[in-house]
Amino acid sequence: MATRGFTGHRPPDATRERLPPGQSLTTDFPVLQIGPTPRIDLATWSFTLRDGAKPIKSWTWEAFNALPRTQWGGDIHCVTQWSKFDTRWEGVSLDDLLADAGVPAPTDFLLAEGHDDYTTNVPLADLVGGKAMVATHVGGLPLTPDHGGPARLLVPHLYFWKSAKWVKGLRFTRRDEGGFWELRGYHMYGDPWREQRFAGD
Ligand SMILES: Nc1nc2c(c(=O)[nH]1)N[C@H]1C(S)=C(S)[C@@H](COP(=O)(O)O)O[C@H]1N2
Ligand SMILES: [Mo]
Repeated sequence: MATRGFTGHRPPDATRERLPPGQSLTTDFPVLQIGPTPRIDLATWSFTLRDGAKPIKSWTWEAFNALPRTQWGGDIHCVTQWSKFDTRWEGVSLDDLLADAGVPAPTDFLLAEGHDDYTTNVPLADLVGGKAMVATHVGGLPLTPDHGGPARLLVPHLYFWKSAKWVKGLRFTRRDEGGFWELRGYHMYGDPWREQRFAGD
């Protein structure tokens, strides 16, 4: 009996099950950002946790790298419809960062801030419980500047625009405040499995 080969663009079942609705698989790693890649000097790098305008704690590159390390492997999904399977990341979990800050979370909402003035909002519940990290490595190598090096947020269960590159801090906000893309029509939460691309999805 003849077996029909895969024809056309219909991916095999195992791939389709791992692809959220409307996504296609890519094997490369596209670069997406609102402006030029900032150059960041590790000697002056810092990561600051704030409650509104008020700093809670800052870490230098050295202090940040002394925190416990976390690894995560899995799939990432960009709102521009590419997904990439089996990515491997390493960094510091938000659980470990918040524990090191030593204060209870003052609110349930945060805005991540990049060195390019990019911002994006993520609820506290989506950053803790092992769900997110400040990543320094992907695929076993330090993050290149184009992919957010030296450190970026990684929130892999949400669309990738939530994973702020060149992250310089996280700020607790009183209410869920939209960031750069959320204020321009993108979804406030961005769950790829519910296809929450735009406000109202
Ligand atoms: N600081 C910053 N972070 C950012 C962006 C940006 O413009 N600035 N773009 C976001 C978007 S829309 C996507 S899809 C991912 C892309 O990450 P990559 O370039 O590593 O694939 O970064 C996100 N994080
Ligand atoms: Mo994106």
